[in-house]
Amino acid sequence: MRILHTSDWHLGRIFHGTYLTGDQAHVLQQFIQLAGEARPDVILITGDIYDRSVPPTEAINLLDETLSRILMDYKVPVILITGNHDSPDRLGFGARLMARQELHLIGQLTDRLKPVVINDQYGPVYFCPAPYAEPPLVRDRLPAPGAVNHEQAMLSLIQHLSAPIPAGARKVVLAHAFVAGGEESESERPLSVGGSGTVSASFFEPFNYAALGHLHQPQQAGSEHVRYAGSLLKYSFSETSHRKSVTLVDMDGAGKTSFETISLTPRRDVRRLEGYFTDILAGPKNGESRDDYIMVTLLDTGPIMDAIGKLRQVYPNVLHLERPCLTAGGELRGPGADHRRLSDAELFSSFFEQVTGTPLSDEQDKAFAEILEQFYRQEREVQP
Ligand SMILES: [Mn+2]
Repeated sequence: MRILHTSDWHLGRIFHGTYLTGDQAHVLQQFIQLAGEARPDVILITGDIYDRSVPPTEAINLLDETLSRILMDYKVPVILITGNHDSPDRLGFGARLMARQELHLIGQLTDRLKPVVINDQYGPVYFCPAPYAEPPLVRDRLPAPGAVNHEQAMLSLIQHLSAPIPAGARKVVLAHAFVAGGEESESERPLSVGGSGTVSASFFEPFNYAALGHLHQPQQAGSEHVRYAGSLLKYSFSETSHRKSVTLVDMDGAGKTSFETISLTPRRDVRRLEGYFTDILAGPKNGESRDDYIMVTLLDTGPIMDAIGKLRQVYPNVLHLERPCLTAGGELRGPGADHRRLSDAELFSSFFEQVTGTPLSDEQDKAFAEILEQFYRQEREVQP
């Protein structure tokens, strides 16, 4: 069984004011080609297909084009689960019809959730799709009264999905979750504002392969067969050193797996430049592209007129400029700090402190976390 695992496409993403749809189309073109050449038996997409619950039409068209070509040109079945950025109801439109065409869209959580079975010459492999779901939803829909946090909710989901699988059968799990100990980037939205939101890697151990989504850096979580494919592109300037890739998994008849990560080449890289204004204006060195998405950190202390305008004459896609020498103490909180690096909760607590002169109490902090979580849930249009 050959499995191609990819995740966190975030179609429709806006990066520092720039739509990335063209860049996403560029790498998805390579992905389609890979699907044609590697001839996997199945493609797994583990959540955050779109960047938000109501994606722009360009993003919808891109997903339509990509999935249509994979399914119609190459006849490769696709199993896709929703992540915390997706709306399960919108993405789940027509899911029963499309399942007949081997496009398995799994978003809405119901007690009818069950493994998707795909056969190879050795027999069946059971694919257990666990879409992202907040604990209250798992409690209500599965139902699973013990699902009081993300850890218990994942355990309930996995137990439910595993129940129909015969002993000794080969099995794969798909999940959108934050496995404890995983390495975060700045472009993931936290799954839980108040608590940790993490789940234990041990839940995924019994599977022959665990295809994970949520963390944007490709990585294994504990064991070699428990893996994050990582995001399609670099979605923040904290990811400049990442090598984005998709994961090709080969499983034999006994369920033993081997792995290969395959890099996709972006149209523009995401890079950081640090130095003095005149040195940076000298332009790219050999082999570097001036069209990359660039964040510039200037070490100059004196005034510079229209620094970003001048930099853009050399690097047209400078998206962010930092001048740490002009920011008092380089402190991240308070006015003048880079708000893009703060979480919603941190932003609010900083705002509150600035306005009232006193920091948030623990009680206020907790109340705000609850409201924020409720807001995220509403954005995904899922109750309760
Ligand atoms: Mn994501």
